[in-house]
Amino acid sequence: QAVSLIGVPTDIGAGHRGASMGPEALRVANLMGRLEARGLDVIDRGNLQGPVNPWQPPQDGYRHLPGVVAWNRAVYTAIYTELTAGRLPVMLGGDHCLAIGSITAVARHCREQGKQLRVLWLDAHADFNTAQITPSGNIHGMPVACLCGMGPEELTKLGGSAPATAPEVFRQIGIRSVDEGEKRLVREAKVGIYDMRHIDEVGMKRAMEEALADMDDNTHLHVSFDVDFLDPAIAPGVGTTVRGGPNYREAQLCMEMIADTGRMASLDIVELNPAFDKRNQTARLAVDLVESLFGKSTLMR
Ligand code: DIR
Ligand code: MN
Ligand code: MN
Ligand code: MN
Repeated sequence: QAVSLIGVPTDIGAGHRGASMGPEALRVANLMGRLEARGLDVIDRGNLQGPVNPWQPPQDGYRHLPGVVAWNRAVYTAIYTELTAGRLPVMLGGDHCLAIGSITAVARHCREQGKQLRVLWLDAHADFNTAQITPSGNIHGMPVACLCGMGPEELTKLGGSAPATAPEVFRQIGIRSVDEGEKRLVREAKVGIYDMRHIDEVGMKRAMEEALADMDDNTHLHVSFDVDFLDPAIAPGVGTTVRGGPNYREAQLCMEMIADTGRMASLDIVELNPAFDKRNQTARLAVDLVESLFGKSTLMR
């Protein structure tokens, strides 16, 4: 398996500074070495470039829309190039607005290859806000809505036409913070949400069986891993912690069950914020979990 790491050092869509340091923190935690040790052919493509974060208040419901568009254009092209070359792209964010570019590229690749797309969205948040309902204007709270065609044209039509994809392809795991207007929107759109209440009731095993059901050889599985998915007790290095997330064992099981499908074909690792971390522990945890995503297990390899 050929894997390409693509750093996207920006916090342009976030409400806190520091996710721009995420790619380097993952490199320092030896992401590349750990994947190579799994027998993968890994290339680090280095970092994409884009505008600096101007750190301005929202305009018409969006903070930094032009900058978010510029970064996402670069992401879209880079991810599409890797997929076309038959490589598995791992986007090292950067904040979660960048999933608009990566998943728009993945959706195009799936259309061209006649593949069925499934997106696992591991997050504390539903990221389904729009300019009308956002409490913050931060576009990292809007990528799922944008991918479903709800958002500014510059982002919804990144791949040429909108929508890039549809609510039915998403399975959101670990959700525990949904904003007031966002609640109605995710219900109406029928996004598949496996929230923490559901995980508490049926356990991570059953929740993941449900989220991974109905996939086959023709499924392209994209994993969008917002590090704030994890409980803040184990993962303090994110800008927006929400208590009550998956613990270490639950997170490992989640990743192992994804690996067992053998279908993961692209990955985002986003919202890691070294400014909130201590001794890079959250980056090291993310790397541990990504090893499991790529099939590391206790008794096999
Ligand atoms: C909040 C925070 N829902 C917002 N969102 C995210 O501002 O839209 N934090 N994604 O990571
Ligand atoms: Mn492919
Ligand atoms: Mn997110
Ligand atoms: Mn989040």
